[in-house]
Amino acid sequence: MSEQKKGRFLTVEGTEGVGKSTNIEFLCNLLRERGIEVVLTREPGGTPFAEELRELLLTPREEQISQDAELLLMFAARAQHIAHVIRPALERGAWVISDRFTDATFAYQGGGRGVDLHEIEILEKLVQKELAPELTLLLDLDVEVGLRRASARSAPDRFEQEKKAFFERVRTAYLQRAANDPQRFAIIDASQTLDLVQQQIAESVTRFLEQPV
Ligand code: Z5A
Repeated sequence: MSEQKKGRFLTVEGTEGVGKSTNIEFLCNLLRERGIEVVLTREPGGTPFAEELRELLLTPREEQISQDAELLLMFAARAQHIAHVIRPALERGAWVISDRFTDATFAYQGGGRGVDLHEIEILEKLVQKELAPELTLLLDLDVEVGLRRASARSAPDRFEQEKKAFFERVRTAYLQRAANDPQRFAIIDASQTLDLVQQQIAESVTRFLEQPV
């Protein structure tokens, strides 16, 4: 019987301006150099429909968006993303690298907005079934430094308009999740120079590749 090819699912997370976009390309190239087929994607988004939901979620507007509406739209986009991008790629043996996934919901909607974590867990189970990332690189950085980096780059979206205290709660929630699941998470010190950040990423990925599947 021929051996079943197995795709792997990796995610990159962190608060604003930690350098996810900057470093995710580096990560993809690292894997492609090893002959791995990589699908680079992001959340919210990743398919045309989910990208439309992203636009709805990120555009600043006068109308207050309820916490439940925001939470459900995040999972609606995720359901579409999983069905049309993530599962098909994993099934053909490709590696999927997602710029944010459900840890972001626990951090932003849970930590930041104060949504009950149990409600998020229920939606996680409903939408993902058994699907979960195997390695999550958490780029960790002082919130103020990240916000400075992000604001130098573009006008603030609906989330970036939040106050510093919101992002402090988001960062704490991420670090808590990493502490609860040290096998899956690698915490990357994103305050260092780009070279040193990428060195940490390379080390984490090498360790991951050396683990038995
Ligand atoms: N969200 C949510 O609430 N719930 C969910 O479930 C999900 C998402 C999935 C969109 O995410 C928003 O959706 C997000 C959370 C929410 N909140 N916001 N806003 P996003 O990932 O698209 O947006 P983002 O977090 O704002 O990402 P970003 O602004 O693109 O940041 P980044 O990718 O981490 O940073 P970057 O663009 O790579 O770097 C920022 C700048 O810093 C740039 O000029 C770099 O050149 C510079 N940089 C990067 N690394 C370094 C180092 N090491 N030294 C110095 N300068 C550096």
